[in-house]
Amino acid sequence: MGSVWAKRVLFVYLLLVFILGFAGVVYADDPFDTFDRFYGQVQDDLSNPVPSGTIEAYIDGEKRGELAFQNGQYGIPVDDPYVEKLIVNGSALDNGKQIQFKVKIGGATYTAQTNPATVNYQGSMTKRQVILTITIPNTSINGFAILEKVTPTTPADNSGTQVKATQGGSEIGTVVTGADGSYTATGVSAGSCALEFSHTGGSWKTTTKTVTVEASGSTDAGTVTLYLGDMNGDGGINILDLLWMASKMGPATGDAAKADVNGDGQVNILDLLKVAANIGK
Ligand SMILES: [Ca+2]
Ligand SMILES: [Ca+2]
Repeated sequence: MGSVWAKRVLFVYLLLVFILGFAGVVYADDPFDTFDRFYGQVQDDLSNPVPSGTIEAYIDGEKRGELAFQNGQYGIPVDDPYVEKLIVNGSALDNGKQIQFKVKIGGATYTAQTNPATVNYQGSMTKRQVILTITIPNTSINGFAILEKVTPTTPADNSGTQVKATQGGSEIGTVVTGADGSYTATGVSAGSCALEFSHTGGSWKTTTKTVTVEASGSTDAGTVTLYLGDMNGDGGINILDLLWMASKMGPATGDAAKADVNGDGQVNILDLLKVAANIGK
């Protein structure tokens, strides 16, 4: 048995040597032995920074490099060696050829206009600035985020809830609700979009909703309610929140004010009952 096992190990070992050796040969034949480096801005056609996504660079329709970006810029600060630049690989055969840039946000890919208008491959490794501008179609999500009331009259309105839209792992943007709880999230593209609703300064539970954005126009996301009772801000309403409230029984002063979810100035059994009714919501 032992020798069979040893032969298997030897076989796998030789196989690995062969595969790695072959890969080494392929690597040695890699036609890309030069590169260009880029940094700059990513903006929409109104010059607003694009929050996040991935830049792809192409020569002759072949992808030669890609880089994720944040807050409308890539490779910046330019002199920081720890900040990755957009590397575009090529060879002497590519010198003078135009590089095309695309920007991927979520599931959507946009062809970018560049500044300078034409970017040609040099293989010089010199860092060059290229501003990328993309036109994001006029699609949006609209809906309402309503705050559960502490008293029948407070909060007086539903403003100030942050609505964060994410597609394909990229944050598209965050908008804030108006007094009637309404919001419009722009810059989204057709397909699945995750919305996260959060409201600071109380115990309203952060809530999420996934909507499918239509290819054009505005998609109605309906109404979402943010419930009271997430005292520790962990995204759930459960026994831990009730225990914390129980420890704050008495006058609703200082950080105990948050536990007074019916706004009568005292933390007592009525508040616990109100939050208990929200468990699982
Ligand atoms: Ca909680
Ligand atoms: Ca109370």
